[in-house]
Amino acid sequence: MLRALIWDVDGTLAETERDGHRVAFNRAFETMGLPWRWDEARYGALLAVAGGRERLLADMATRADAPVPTVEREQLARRLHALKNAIYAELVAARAIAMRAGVLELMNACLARGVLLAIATTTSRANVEALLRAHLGPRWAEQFAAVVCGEDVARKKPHPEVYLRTLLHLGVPPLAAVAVEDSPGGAAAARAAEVPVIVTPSVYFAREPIEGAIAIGPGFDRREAWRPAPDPGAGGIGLEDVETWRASMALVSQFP
Ligand code: XBP
Ligand code: MG
Repeated sequence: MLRALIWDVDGTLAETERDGHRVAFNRAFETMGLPWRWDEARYGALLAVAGGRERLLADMATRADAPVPTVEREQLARRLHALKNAIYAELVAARAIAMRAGVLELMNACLARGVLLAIATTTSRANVEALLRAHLGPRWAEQFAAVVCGEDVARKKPHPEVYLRTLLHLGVPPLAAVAVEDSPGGAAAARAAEVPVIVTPSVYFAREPIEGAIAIGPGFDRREAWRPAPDPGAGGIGLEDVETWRASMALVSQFP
């Protein structure tokens, strides 16, 4: 029986990367008087690096105008990252970023049926807090049995640590849980922890190969274009569909 649904945050709950983090990084560059700007394509390429601070360092490594001494570079990355997160929190507090369609409905179905909810993310805790407070209210944390974030792990996704810690908090074996992810790296992290994973690719990963999911589809608000196809019916993807996919464990990839 399904005991827990474990959610990734960025790209899975909302399109936070393109419309949130990227925008906030650019405002942070501007505020600090830096000429750097990340357009959608550049940011998409940088998403191969998990973690905002790590992403900044990866970008600086390609720039002639970034500080050369490692200590200075790391200081700058830390300052930019803190500023970016403050700007991001303001953006999401203003509800500038919508939750992906069908996410809240599936979460509510879990709560109604006693299936535990958890968060397993590479993003900073403050970002999770800001997004979920904006959409679920100030008591959002009471709905989640475990919330494991970037600060809680030594190695970020695609390393499985965040999932292993989440399972430990939940006290649930991997095969009694299902993860929800939007990216190849996130799906790989769940799989490496032996947690079956459903993938709803976000805009940046719509064309990326994703392997080994138990189901891949465009979003939880619809039943069309999912693989494996859910039973015919009306409305979005429900807990019964998740349970059917988990029980059958057919592994699909992004492209047939
Ligand atoms: C996504 C990430 C994060 C965010 C930025 O994590 O890799 O780094 O891009 O957040 P996930 P920070 O999809 O696992 O939620 O700047 O706080 O790292
Ligand atoms: Mg993600």
